[in-house]
Amino acid sequence: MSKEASPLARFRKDYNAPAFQIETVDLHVALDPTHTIVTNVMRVKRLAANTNLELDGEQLKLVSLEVNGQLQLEGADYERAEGKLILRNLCSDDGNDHAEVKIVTEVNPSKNSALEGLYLSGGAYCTQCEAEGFRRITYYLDRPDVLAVFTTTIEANQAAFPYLLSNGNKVAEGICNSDSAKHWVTWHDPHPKPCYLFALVAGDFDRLQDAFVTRDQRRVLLELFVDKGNLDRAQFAMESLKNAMRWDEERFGLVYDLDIYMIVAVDFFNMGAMENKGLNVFNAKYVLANPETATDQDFLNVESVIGHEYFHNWTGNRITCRDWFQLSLKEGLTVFRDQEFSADRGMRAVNRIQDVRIMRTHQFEEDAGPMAHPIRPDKVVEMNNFYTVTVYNKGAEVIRMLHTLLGEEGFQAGMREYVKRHDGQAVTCEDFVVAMEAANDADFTQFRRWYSQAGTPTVEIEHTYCEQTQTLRLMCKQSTPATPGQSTKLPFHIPIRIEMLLPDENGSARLFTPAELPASGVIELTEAEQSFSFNGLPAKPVIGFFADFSAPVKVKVAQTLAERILLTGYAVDPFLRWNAVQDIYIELITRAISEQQPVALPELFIETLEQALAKSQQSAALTALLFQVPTEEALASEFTTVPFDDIHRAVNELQQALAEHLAEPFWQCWQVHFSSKFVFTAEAISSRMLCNTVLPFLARLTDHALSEQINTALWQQFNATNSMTLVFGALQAAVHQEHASAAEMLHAFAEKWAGNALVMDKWLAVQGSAPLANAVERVQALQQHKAFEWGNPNRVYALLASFSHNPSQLHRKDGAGYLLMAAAIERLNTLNPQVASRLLSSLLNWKRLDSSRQPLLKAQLEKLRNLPNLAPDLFEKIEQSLND
Ligand code: B3K
Ligand code: ZN
Repeated sequence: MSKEASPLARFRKDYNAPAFQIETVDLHVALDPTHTIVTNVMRVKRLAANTNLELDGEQLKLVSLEVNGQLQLEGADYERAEGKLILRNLCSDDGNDHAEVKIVTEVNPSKNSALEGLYLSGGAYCTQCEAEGFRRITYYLDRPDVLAVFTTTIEANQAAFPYLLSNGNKVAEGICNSDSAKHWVTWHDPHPKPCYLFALVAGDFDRLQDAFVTRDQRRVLLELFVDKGNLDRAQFAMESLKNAMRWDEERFGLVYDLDIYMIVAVDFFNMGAMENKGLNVFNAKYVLANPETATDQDFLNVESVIGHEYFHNWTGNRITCRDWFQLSLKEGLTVFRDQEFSADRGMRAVNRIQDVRIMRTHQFEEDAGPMAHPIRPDKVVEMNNFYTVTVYNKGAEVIRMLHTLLGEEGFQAGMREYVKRHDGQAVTCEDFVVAMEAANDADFTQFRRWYSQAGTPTVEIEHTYCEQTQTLRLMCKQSTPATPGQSTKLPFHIPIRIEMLLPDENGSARLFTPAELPASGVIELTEAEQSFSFNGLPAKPVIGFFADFSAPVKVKVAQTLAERILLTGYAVDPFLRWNAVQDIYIELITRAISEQQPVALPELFIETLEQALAKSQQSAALTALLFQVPTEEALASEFTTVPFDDIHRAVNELQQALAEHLAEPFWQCWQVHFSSKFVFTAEAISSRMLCNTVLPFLARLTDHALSEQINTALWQQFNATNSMTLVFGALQAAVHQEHASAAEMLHAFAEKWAGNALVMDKWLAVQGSAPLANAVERVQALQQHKAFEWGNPNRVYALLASFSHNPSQLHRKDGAGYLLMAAAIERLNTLNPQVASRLLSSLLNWKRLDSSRQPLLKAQLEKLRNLPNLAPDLFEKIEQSLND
């Protein structure tokens, strides 16, 4: 792309309030696959004197423009510039600051492969407007701080599109006068909203109906629309919606505000789902689930995404963002809320550990790369690039720290204050923090740095114990590496939740809380270096730091193996117990790499793991998590120059050693926990999780006394067809461990599920993520398979995003992995830039590669940079990466 054509960056500091308000919008949309006509009548109010009305618009064909009933002429009354329609002299002559603007445009939904704006998904029309897609439907002030009341009329052929849906309540419908085969429906949404929350859907669906009675006794109609024939997979989503509605009333005191709540599941969708007011549009993957087709994790994801979009009704829709730099205002908070919802549903500890794994695997990596940004970014070229693990997941961790510092009561008081002050407004992250402060008489001046500084802090802790004085001293140091555009960092306000354990003679330990440690266990690190003293400790304690992962930081603390093992057994907080084992794994792996020695498992550690397996019935899920060794991606963040081959070797050796040392107990565990009877309880989910965790270890034991039995078990699990969790677990174990049964299982699975694209995505993903030497060739070949489709994001993510998180093969020494990804990105650059951009993320950190890989990856990035028509999404990331 030439310099002149480079897309422009926008800066948070340049925010200006809108010069016009749009009070009402009346949309009339006459749907047609290639010539959809959108008539947009806006009542606008001028807020600042002598200003033009500059409307945003992209890929629109302007048919006509009228102001107060007068036809407008290009050149004389309005102009068109890059992405803008500029109306001059609006409300200038008559002293009246109101005007009615009527714009007719034409769009082509069937050509819209970017899936932004109005597009066709399968046979249905649907829209995606966040962040800036509404400008692809009509000319508008496409910014979140312009809130208008929408009335929408949709017109289409009645037989092909019996359902015509939009936001709010249905207020009228009829048959078109001009063509009796067509019908129309009008929707009115009484809540003023930004246009990114607008939605329109038209199609022929199966519909599941239900109702929810709010705590103030209002009856809300619930409707879920799915592709014909899919009703048998919709019930769980409906139950999840009702659970979410109840939970938000009980835990947050927030009640739904319309008479109807609709969810439509579509097959073509760039992300998970979208919280449009009263009409959520969902990727079918987060709606459709039954035990035969969906894994337990799929079910839990449905529950969490249904909850997430529902919770946005207050945190996002009723109170929205002033500008897109504030995205974490709604996303961080809503992720926190959906995490708490899932946790309250029953598996809190398991959920928390999984959330931490996401942070360590993906967010720490983003924070260490060229696209590192604060949770509230300062500079954006393409907004769609900022729907990131940083804005979402680190954003949620920041909200969680506020919760940790204030406690549930204080936090909820802050939430009530936030809603009281800002309901119906478009506000900033700052407004949220101010509300939290006001309700609690707190001072978060320093805490605000979490919003402005990027990068993952490291906290180093040393402790000394004096037997004579029975005193413990903790020395804490924090530091945060430079990130692009931020060379120096100020200290963060870091809550450290601590547990102190006093070991006794028989090897066990008890919790001890010295007087200086608050009952919450939280100490607050605010300086670059700070010490804390505790008295009255009868012996040297073993300390668990950052219980419940109380801050999104890396921790460096020297602990012996024995101390870590004690934490594994006796820490009260399940995260600490799990984390101690993770620390042991990391140490074993990094030591094996630095000493260039095979991974060696200490006897004491094997014993501990053996004991954990023996007690697996207490909590099968937590037992399972102990055996999930850190991902190769998470391990990468331990190194400045990432030794991909060494990491891969060491992880493999560690897994092999675990398999060999623990073969018997693994086998016992599988036998105890395997059941071909399907029930969906926390206990049964946990058992299946444990089966799927031990099975890959067992599948490694090809030359072992148990091999025969293991082979039978693999097939037995693969044939447990009433649970996709078990079937997929067996398939993954066989494929990833190159078990003799792999090819046959892959074949059988594909035969059975050829007609179900969402299930076939699993088949693609298990191959894309296989850490095997032929992964590149396999992924290449699968691009020709009939289950794969470039135009559908789910298919692309299943195969290629899986591959992009398969570090040993992505970073193959000959550069074949880079070539494969770059070719895919090039293809998607014009087809669907958002999807292309997501795939690019794991290719940006070339600086952390060794000297033989660096030029191979850079060459691919440079090749992409020179593409004609390079999408802004890709331009931004590639520039940032190459200029880093
Ligand atoms: N708000 C949407 C994400 C929109 C992404 C735009 N590229 C889903 C969510 O976070 O709930
Ligand atoms: Zn969201």
